[in-house]
Amino acid sequence: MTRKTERSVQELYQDDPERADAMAFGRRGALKGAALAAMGGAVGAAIPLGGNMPPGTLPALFGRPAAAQGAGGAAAGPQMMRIDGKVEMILQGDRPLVLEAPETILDDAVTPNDKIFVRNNGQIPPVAENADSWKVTIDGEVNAPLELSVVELRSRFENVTRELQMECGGNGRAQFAPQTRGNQWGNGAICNASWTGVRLRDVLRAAGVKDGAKHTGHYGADPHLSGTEDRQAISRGMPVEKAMDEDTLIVFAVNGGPIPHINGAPVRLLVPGWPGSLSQKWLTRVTLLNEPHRGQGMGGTSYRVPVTPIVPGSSNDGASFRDMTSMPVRSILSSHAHGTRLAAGTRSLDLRGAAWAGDHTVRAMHASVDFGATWTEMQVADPANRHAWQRWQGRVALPSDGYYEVWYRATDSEGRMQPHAPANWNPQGYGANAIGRAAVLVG
Ligand SMILES: Nc1nc2c(c(=O)[nH]1)N[C@H]1C(S)=C(S)[C@@H](COP(=O)(O)O)O[C@H]1N2
Ligand SMILES: [Mo]
Repeated sequence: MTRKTERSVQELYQDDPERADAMAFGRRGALKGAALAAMGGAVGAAIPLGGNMPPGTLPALFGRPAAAQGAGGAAAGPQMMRIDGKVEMILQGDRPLVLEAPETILDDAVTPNDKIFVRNNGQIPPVAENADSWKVTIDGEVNAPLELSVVELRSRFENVTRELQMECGGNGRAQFAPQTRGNQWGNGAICNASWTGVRLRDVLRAAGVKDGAKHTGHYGADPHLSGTEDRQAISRGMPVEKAMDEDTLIVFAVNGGPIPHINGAPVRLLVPGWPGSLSQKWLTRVTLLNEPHRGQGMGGTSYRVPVTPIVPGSSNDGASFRDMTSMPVRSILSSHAHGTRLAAGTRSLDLRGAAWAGDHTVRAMHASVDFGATWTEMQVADPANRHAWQRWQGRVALPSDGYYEVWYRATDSEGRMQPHAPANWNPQGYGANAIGRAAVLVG
């Protein structure tokens, strides 16, 4: 290879994939002969179906080293961390503490407590001494403000239990090029636990929502990172219509027991299908407003995406952006980790995972092991209830030993598919939902 390619194959590919292909592998179009062998050498195996790789496609093992590889330097996998009450997860940040679930630990239909991801924006508040007397205030544009203890919430309103997705608005952010600021999430800022609580709408109706009330504002007990008392760690809000959705809950239990402290005990909001930041943890107050809330994490480029696509990498104040609402269609592969090595002679793979699409459902799921030339339809189960994710499974055939990539792609009920590359680049990296790619080495 030339000196220029030593700079970083990844950088080259980001700047100009076609040119990078031509420089690195002397090709335009599909990989052939020596070029394919060169690329295969770099991933440590032959790429039997590499001739199908579209120009500009970098083997997934280059772009995203597998955790399993573990060796130091550029090939090192993500940094892992284990905290009390959680399995080992990907450490996205330690101040504030942010932990991502690797896709393979999300193999349960209902996500257990120790596999629920962690996204903090501020400090972790102290554990409540008496959880039952923790109070939630409902005020603002209501006829009769309420202050309800957890015991009152539980006893005054109908208790409901639902399987609900909770997904960070920035899930998938690592896909964006140029890179955007924020946690470089893979696809693991998602959980689908069984939450128990009361409908926010029942509580709001008890307070009497005034006609002019159009938005909510949410507050939690976690101090701002700086410790400054008048600053919120995060304080977001949503249109009243979403607050009135039957699946928008104030929850006090998960998977039949108390909520883990790190996930917002004793009470939090659970606003399924929309950015997780709306699901205020350690909930203290919901206020009703005539106008959009102006809290921390509102306005500008926060949880907002361009209405008309902007030039990737350009700066923008977000004035003409819109607030993110329903999250886009996405899928995970939970049966095989990226970088999995399989015994020589393995000729089929039984795949499984989950898929979801914000307020919508998943209509179809496909997998490809020939770089997207052909797709095999997977079976998709119905959701346990509205706003629950859907499990999928199916089998793909492998013609020989070598380097393969499992590409997996969901299609939502509106006919929208996960794209080949993330669309609608935005400064804070929301909504990246490109087709999943997991490298598999046979033999
Ligand atoms: N009080 C409070 N609520 C919060 C946050 C926070 O930092 N503080 N983070 C939000 C974000 S950005 C997400 S994605 C979810 C994550 O919830 P989890 O940590 O239980 O996974 O909580 C939301 N609610
Ligand atoms: Mo988030």
